[in-house]
Amino acid sequence: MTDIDPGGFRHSTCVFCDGGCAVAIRNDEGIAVSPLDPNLPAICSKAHLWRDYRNHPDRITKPRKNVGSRTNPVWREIEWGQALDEIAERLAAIIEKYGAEAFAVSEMPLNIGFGGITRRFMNHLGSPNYIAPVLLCMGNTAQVHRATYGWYTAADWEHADLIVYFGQNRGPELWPAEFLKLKAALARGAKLIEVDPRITDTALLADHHLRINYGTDGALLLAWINVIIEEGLYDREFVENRTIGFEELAERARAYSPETAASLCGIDAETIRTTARLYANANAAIIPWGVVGDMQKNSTSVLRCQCILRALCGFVNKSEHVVGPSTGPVSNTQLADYEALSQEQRDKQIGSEAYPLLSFKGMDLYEKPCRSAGLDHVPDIMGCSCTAHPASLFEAMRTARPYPIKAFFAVGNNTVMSYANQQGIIEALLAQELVVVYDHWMTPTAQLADYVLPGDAWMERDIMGPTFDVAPVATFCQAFCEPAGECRDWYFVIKELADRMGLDEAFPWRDCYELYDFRLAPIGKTWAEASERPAEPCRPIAAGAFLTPSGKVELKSSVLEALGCDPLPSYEDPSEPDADETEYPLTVFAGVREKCSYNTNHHQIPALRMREPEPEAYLNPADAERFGIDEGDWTTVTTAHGSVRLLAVIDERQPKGTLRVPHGWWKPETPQGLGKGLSGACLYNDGMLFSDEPWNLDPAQGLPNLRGGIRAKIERVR
Ligand SMILES: Nc1nc2c(c(=O)[nH]1)N[C@H]1C(S)=C(S)[C@@H](COP(=O)(O)OP(=O)(O)OC[C@H]3O[C@@H](n4cnc5c(=O)[nH]c(N)nc54)[C@H](O)[C@@H]3O)O[C@H]1N2
Ligand SMILES: Nc1nc2c(c(=O)[nH]1)N[C@H]1C(S)=C(S)[C@@H](COP(=O)(O)OP(=O)(O)OC[C@H]3O[C@@H](n4cnc5c(=O)[nH]c(N)nc54)[C@H](O)[C@@H]3O)O[C@H]1N2
Ligand code: SF4
Ligand SMILES: [Mo]
Repeated sequence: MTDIDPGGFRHSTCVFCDGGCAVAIRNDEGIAVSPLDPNLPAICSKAHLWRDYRNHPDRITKPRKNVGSRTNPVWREIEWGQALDEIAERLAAIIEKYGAEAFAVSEMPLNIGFGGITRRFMNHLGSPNYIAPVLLCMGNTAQVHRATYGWYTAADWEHADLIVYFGQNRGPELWPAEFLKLKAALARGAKLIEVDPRITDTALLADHHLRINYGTDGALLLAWINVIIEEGLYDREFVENRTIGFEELAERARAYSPETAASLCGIDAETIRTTARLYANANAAIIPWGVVGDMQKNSTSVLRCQCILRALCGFVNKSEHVVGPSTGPVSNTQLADYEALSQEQRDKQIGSEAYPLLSFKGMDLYEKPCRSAGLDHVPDIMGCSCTAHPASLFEAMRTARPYPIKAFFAVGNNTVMSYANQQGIIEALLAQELVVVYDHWMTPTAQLADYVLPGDAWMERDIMGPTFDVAPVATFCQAFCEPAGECRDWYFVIKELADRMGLDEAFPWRDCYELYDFRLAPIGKTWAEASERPAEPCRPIAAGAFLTPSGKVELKSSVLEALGCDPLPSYEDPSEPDADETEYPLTVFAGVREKCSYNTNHHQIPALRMREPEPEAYLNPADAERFGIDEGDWTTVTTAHGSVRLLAVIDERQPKGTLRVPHGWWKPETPQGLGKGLSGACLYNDGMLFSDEPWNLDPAQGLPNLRGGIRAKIERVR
């Protein structure tokens, strides 16, 4: 732990969710406060309750080994040395028998505070089979931004005069920092368009609330492009000088008149025209990132359309800035050392034939533009580039096709619950010869493991960030306290395994502080010096330039084209094929995040759980009457894929004919083990309801649709 002055502040970044809020504690006080202003709700209750989390009696504070079976686990606490010896030996034996590609990882770098380190370990061992749940989130958006602009764009909230939200609902418990920016913008007179089928608290603040049909955002966006082009509202100078593919785009958009879109989206054509004009005529419009676009059947097209709109109307590098990459400290991508993985092993990456955009094949297409800008190749943008395809990887784990995957690590990720087709992921884990989980709790995933390793938590570690290289800044977080029990940081685990597996030369840093000093050497600093302040700006390379193959904003994407995907956005009906609408009269979506938990975490914290004790389905009063359901009834929600049990909430804000199911529910206090339903994961989690077969995946990136079109029924439990 870094020493600080008595009475001074320790500063950190909360990662209880991906809001990334700045937090600080005064040395002698036990609270986390917002350094912005302690009176503002700029951090949520989860962060305020960090001590309840840190000291929770259920927290795993010593390594555990399963001495029973996968289905009937018996847990024994063991020493770190024994755990690491055995894991290294078993992993080496699997690699020896099946090849390094038989080793796969699902990791959330943000949760563990280290980016690039696991990939470095895998690259040196020879495995390309890494997946990350952030692919279902902003990581998906990042790949599409990169295809269009060459890098990520960030919205300029301070000057925005029009905000376009797709399903974002912000509040004191849901990304409070962005909520404050939204409120400040609205107070300044900025307008808000909210595209959301539900009436949400944020939608109530909007000037235009477009109650779109679930999963049809692509059609609306194409119609906006249609109107903007047909009415000549686009920025001709920017389009002519800074983009490619306008003619082809115009041709494609012609098919999506406002009338056509109206019939798909359920928004009248005149409103589509009015809002398109509002966007095009704004001075500084922004479309901030929101997860709705990442989880649709037409995900890549939805995100492409958003990117295209920013460029068509001249907002790129005006109110939406291309932010990187940057020079400065050694980046996470550099640390990953992708060069160490041979072409032969890259070619084995699972799913890269069917879904190449996310794979090495996709990322290699940016090498030339990076090098011509004087940069090294930057293969990764947000911790999830150059990845295997999740659904295909789980299938390979189950079936050993195209080849066996036999060792699996879940690192700061509750894998069982954080993709589609939970049933298939459980089977995939059962078919493994080695499963290692690095977490805080006996999660449903940990319950299926051979070894569970106790991770430290953000308030217990000194961290050099960010864990994604997306923006030109280095951040420094100071531990508030020592790790609980024998909890250790992830670099410790990787270093110990690397040493045991003959990779000591690739990991010369004895601990995370030596690693940080190595990363900081290019800017002539050490951890001790740099960590005095929370952040250090880095030098963006070619800021504002477009590191695409053409050097321009690609309205028609040469990257997608080279990979055999549609280079232009399109709209495909997200409905489930051959759905029996009599059997399944409703459409279901997963979302509306819980205020008091984050994805699958925090259900164990009493002060949070008492506010959200049960998983809830929301349905319209008309549907409740139709299906004989009363408020507070326990119900079964069933799709063709599976079913979950939820408490009914009758909610007139939920559109008729639709149903909300929550993400991330399990009950840590209930019995463990597969036979007992993995502490409620098999009873409540949204992943039970959604297929990961190709019909339910986005055609370009292969990520699952969790947000629209899937049919369901709801029945009262009698
Ligand atoms: N079915 C379905 N899947 C989804 C989504 C969905 O809506 N439905 N949402 C997607 C989205 S938007 C996102 S962002 C991702 C989120 O994916 P993740 O961030 O991976 O979220 P979880 O799957 O809840 O896993 C988090 C796990 O990390 C552990 N953890 C938290 N902090 C630490 C730490 O400091 N150290 C260690 N070792 N472990 C820690 C928690 O205990 C928890 O078990 O999931 C995606 N997956
Ligand atoms: N307290 C708390 N805060 C969180 C999280 C948490 O778990 N808890 N999770 C964090 C994470 S990882 C993320 S990704 C964000 C997610 O935060 P948001 O982006 O706000 O996502 P949701 O809360 O799932 O919002 C879903 C909204 O989108 C609408 N929606 C659903 N499908 C569609 C569709 O097809 N089109 C449109 N236009 N709208 C649709 C729903 O009606 C709902 O109102 O929140 C973050 N903040
Ligand atoms: S919103 Fe809350 S949980 Fe998320 S980062 Fe901010 S303070 Fe932490
Ligand atoms: Mo997310």
